[in-house]
Amino acid sequence: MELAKVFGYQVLDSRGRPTVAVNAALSDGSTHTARVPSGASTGAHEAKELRDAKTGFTERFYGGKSVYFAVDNINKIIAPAITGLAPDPTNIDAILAKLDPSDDHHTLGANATLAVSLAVTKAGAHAAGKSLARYLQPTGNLLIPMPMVNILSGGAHANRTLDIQDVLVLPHGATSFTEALSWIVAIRELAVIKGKKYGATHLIADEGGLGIAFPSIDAACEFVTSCISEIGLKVESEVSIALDIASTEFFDNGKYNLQTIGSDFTSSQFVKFITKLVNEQPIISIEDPFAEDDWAAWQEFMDVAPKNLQVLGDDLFTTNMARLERGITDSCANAILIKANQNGLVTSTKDVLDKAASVNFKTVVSARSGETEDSWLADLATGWRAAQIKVGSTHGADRTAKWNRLLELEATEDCEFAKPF
Ligand code: 2PG
Ligand code: MG
Repeated sequence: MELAKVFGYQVLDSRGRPTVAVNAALSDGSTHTARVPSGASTGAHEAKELRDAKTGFTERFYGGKSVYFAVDNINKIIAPAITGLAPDPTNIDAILAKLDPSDDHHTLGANATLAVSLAVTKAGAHAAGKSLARYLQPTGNLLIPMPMVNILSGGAHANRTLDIQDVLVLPHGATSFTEALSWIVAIRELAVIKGKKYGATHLIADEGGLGIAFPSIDAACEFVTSCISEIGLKVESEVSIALDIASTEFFDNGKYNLQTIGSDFTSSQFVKFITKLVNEQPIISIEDPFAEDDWAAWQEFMDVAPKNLQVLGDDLFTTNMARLERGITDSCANAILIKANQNGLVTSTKDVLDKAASVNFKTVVSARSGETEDSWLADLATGWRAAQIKVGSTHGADRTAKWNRLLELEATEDCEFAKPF
């Protein structure tokens, strides 16, 4: 079977912003569609999506955010190079890497390369007669990842109601994904009710979390902790808190500026601040506690962090092999967030995940704040045996598409549920 036609076009993401879609048609008449996500709190070292403002072209109503040039690159450069070939992701990704040899895929656009790479992977699964997850892991039980789910959102996703970006829950005491999700929905529903007491006509943030203003990070954690215990679950033994500090967003001139408490901190002071926070709250995972290039602060923190704490690099690593290798060598973290669009190709994203797993780093496959209703992320996380997945909250079709796909996999495939903690 071969790629009969590869066609790119522009669609909208969950923020109503343009993004890239690709239809990969096979010679058997089937068509395989992939749509790419887009971040808001993007790391400086990510692969670069191509938006038309960068080319000097501004479409009247999208304020330069349209992606017509990326789409053109698919239709005029990529499609002619791969049409007629077998839908083999390794070979097609190698061709994509040659067509755009820049480290960050800025020439064709990482949104163009990833959309093609994903559509070809889906087409490859079809040609093999398998679901996407089964194509990625052909034999043995599939591993359904533990969900890490937003209850509160702040930072760039919620008009800065909180300095930090996410207060999430990790239902590590659940025995199935189905049970885990039911716990989370109950916690979020109680948070909606209790949130009203804070005078909040709360904002639903970009990833479906609640944008409630709290005076401090501790207060936000205590609010979520109270929701967990009030629905009858045990804090720490059944459900713990995870934070995405997204600190690059408030790191300026060598200082961490926390606007809600009106203080700024040097790197060493912020290491102490974060250390106190993780020791006083039931936190099991902390993401981007320090800025993307403040490697020394990450190292300093790893020396004092509780041994069982997951220290998770997102903007620090940007799913980039060289940055991960540096983090491993310098002991800057013990876990990595994996985002395919930070990398730009499916197979090289998997290489980064494999490298992390080979040194016992925990791996968390993650959505972006701008998503689509496409559910490939659930299959990638499962087929790649990542033990955790981060998709945002349980609100919005862009989010539930992934949760529902995981529910489907758990209901229909031979599976086990991950126990990452
Ligand atoms: C993050 C992601 C998803 P964004 O920081 O982890 O929550 O946000 O896609 O805006 O980078
Ligand atoms: Mg993050």
